[in-house]
Amino acid sequence: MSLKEKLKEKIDAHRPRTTRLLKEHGDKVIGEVTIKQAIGGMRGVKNLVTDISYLDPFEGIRFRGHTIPETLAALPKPPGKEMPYVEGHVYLLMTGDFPSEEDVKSLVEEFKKRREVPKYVWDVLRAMPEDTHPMTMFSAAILALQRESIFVKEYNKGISKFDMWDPMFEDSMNLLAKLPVIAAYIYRYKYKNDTPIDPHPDLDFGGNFAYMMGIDPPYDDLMRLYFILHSDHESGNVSAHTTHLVASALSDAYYSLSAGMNGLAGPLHGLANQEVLRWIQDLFQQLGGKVPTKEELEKFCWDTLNSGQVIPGYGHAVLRKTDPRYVSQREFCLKHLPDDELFQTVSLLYEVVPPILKEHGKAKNPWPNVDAHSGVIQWFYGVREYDFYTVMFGVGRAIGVLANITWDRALGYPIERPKSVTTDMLEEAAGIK
Ligand code: HAX
Repeated sequence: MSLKEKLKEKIDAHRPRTTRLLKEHGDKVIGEVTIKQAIGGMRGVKNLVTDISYLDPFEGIRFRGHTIPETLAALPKPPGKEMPYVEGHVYLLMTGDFPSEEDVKSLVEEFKKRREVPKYVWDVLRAMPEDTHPMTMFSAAILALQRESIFVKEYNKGISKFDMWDPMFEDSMNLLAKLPVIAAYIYRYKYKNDTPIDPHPDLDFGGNFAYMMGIDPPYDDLMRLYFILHSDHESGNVSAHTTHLVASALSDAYYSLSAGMNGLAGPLHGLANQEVLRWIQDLFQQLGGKVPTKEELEKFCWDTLNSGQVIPGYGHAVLRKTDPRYVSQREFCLKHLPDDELFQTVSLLYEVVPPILKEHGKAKNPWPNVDAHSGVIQWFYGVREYDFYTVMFGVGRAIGVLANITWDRALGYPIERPKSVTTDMLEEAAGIK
């Protein structure tokens, strides 16, 4: 019997034990955590501390205590633009304070100084097979940059625990400045016949990203909004938690962020934005390119559920209402692309999916999350290569998680090491062994 066959046998034998524990004893308390929480992905276990953002199940995300509309209203904007400087949001998440115009301007200049990407990173990307997923390229580029780590150099010299936040911050800022350049390079290299566009000397984070993608305004404003909305979602989501976990071993920002991005690349997390578009495109294809009616959409949703798949872009582990990040993107669409067919389909899905998920009776939250909306706007502005969408999510997410690990070092958070138990122990605790 091969190892794989042996393993399968073991798994098949073990599964009913887990199912029984969950079904019959899921609420049994073990220490301060239930069996359901221990087996079921630690839902609701309060064991992480962060001040960068907080997610209320009904109100949605607050960045440093501020809702999305409050944040967008209070951050300084580039002259004549609709959306704030991303750099200002970096300042807010790092410090907890809104920046002045002057603070933002100096940060914009600082990012420009830090954004040059060493040539060996492009060589790494170019050595990869053509069909490599852009998230793999993005993560590999971040990891390749690890040799630049200032934290490692300082650590090797011998640095006090209390000073470690400083090189962590330096690495985080260097990374943040380079990420839009790396992301746009991957896009132009992979999908636009290898025609990367150099950064523009006069443009800010969001404006420069749009410029390097080769897309005209108001795409720059969309991307300012997009990066801010995707920046942080407190600490328990996979990308934030992974980044924090890896950093807790005193791994530097490059190792930590690359690991976090690998988590973001999962279809239940950040990759859901690509899945939404793929799913809608499948539907359009089935209907010969025609915009679906409500009845056709309903049938398509049920077909998806009945085949054992999830409806991408709906549901959430914490949220119990429509994601305010969905609402902000919807408002952008209502202003800039109200007549777009894809947007109208996404709007129709908003009517159709929640009652179906309620009737289906499994998902605790039948409402849309951020990923239900982001793809449709990218598609409208010409970014139709939907496997690239999660890379843009990653650029945004880096803002929050890098602020978080800088603070981890600042507050001297220890290495993370929760305790595991065995299935035998759970059965004993449940009184069935
Ligand atoms: N469609 C169908 N079934 C769903 C569902 C959906 N959209 N959302 C949840 N469910 C199901 C779960 O699969 C689970 O089924 P089982 O009991 O058979 O395992 C059940 O409902 C209970 O799940 P839950 O407690 O409501 O949700 P979880 O906390 O376990 O999972 C997820 C949260 C976001 C992963 C889930 O809602 C999902 O898979 N959604 C679709 C994928 C998606 O949109 N992901 C992006 C989420 C936002 C994000 O992180 N972005 O990065």
